[in-house]
Amino acid sequence: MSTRKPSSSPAPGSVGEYLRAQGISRRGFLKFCTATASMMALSPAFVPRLVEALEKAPRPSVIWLSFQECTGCTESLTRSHAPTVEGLIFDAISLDYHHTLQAASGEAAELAREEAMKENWGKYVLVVDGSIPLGNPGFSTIAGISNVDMLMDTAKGAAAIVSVGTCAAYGGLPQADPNPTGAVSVQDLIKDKPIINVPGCPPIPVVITGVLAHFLAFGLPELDELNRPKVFYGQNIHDRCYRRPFYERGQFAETFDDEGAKKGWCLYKLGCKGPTTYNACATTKWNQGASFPIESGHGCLGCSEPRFWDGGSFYKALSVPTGDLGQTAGYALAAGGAVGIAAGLLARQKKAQAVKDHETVTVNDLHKGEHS
Ligand code: FSX
Repeated sequence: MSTRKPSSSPAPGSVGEYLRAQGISRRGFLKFCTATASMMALSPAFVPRLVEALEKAPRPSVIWLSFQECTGCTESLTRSHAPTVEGLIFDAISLDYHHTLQAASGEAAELAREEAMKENWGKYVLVVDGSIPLGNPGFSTIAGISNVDMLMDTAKGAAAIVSVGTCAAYGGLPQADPNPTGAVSVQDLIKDKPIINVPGCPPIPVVITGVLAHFLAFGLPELDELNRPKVFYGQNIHDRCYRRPFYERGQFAETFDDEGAKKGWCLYKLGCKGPTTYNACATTKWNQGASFPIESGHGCLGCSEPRFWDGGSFYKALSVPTGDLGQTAGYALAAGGAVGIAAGLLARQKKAQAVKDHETVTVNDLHKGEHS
């Protein structure tokens, strides 16, 4: 355990000071840090480090751009209950510009963006939701500026970019065949900045804010091969699913209203994409941890994976023999695609390494927490 006690006075201008000024008590702040650490799957020994880091972290300037999307990502974040971990951390950032949430519009809004960029050059976090149309940049413009021009201009002075939602991370629904607008993702365009992908259609709100909290406290999180933070996307739904015992016993619902469905059996044969989907739904859940789609009787659609809209029918079973899934920690394979044994083995090895990496990071972090 750490012997270092967190300081009782947060640094001026810090996240900690801001939260105190908002009436968040010391006890409330510690509770918030404990909940955040638990959300990041960190041990309680990590909490003092988080408290100290957040008390010192300067409130970052955040510029949030929304392009081709359905506003589900912002809805996800703002529809959370209050006061919450996500509400607290959302308040603790200095959200200088957000197309959907800000009161200003037109030229005044653009002036706010330019000022925030100038004042915080090199330090602000750029959050993007939605994909960017290249086929005809005029398809989507804000104050007469095309999405691609606004993204490239705003990215120049950003410390890091967080792509919120599957549209910003991979192209998402707008990019689905036949991709009429020529939609691309943020990482297709920006190559010289750190990019954190927070996919999901929409993403889990506490995951959005958890990524921001991690960035504030410790900097960039460790990312997987799709630039997703391993702390939230390190395990697949199948491996954490509470219906897994039914899978292991070969008990599958065949229709949505048969006896198996009523008994809560595995939804694999009804098209659940849990085995190929990496996200925190099965552990973090939604709506204050109330439930998640599989718990409500519907299979996972795989919304945090690239091209999930085009990856095969939502209601068609994965073309992976059920026996092959039993002992795997999940496949990194395309939903609905033909899968060979060699590909399965390779994916298994890859996943095993990813899990190992994640454990190493956590253990190392705790180690630092104990001795720094
Ligand atoms: Fe896409 Fe988000 Fe799905 Fe919608 O901003 S990830 S369509 S929930 O709104 O971008």
